Amino acid sequence: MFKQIELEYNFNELEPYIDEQTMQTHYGKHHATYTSNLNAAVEKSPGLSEKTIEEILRNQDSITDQALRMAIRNNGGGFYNHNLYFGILSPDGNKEPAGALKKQIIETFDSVENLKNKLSAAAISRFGSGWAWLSTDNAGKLQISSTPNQDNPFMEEGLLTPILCIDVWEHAYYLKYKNLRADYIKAFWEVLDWSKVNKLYEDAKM
Ligand code: MN3
Repeated sequence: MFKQIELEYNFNELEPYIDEQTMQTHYGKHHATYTSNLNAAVEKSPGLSEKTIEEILRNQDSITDQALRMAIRNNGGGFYNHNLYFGILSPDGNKEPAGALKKQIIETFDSVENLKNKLSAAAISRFGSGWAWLSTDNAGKLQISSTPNQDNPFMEEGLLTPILCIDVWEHAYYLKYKNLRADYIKAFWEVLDWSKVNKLYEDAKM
């Protein structure tokens, strides 16, 4: 049984950047539905129940039933992506990356500010619903990407592991920001906890 991440903050604590009503609906309805749909799909696929979500998403081709494969892709992605997203947010997190991650960011993007600008641009320019990502490969090299729908870097080439994500589905911001996706992305950085991203980077390195 896959379970939603337990939040370390209350729905209203990311105010004014992310509003309480959006959190309630986003975590309590959207994410909950992806999770229960994923569990229902896994129940129909005996081989999958022992696997981690990462293993499942990296090896979707082994699911021969097309409808089931699509259900796993959409709901498994929705489950995983939101666990990552809600897990890196915090009302009082670290405002800057540190250690090996910071060093790698500067090596790759020249500055933290430049990384944020590039990742924001990827999020703003994603047409329709999707996500923007910062991922690492096995060697610790960083990569920015964006994906449609609930796809994620596990489904891309190169054995990437995502360490930071921005949800740009309208349900992530429309109640407060309406059509102003760029304003939501600006606000996102205010509640991103870089210590969580640091930890994901350390854990992903092999
Ligand atoms: Mn969402």
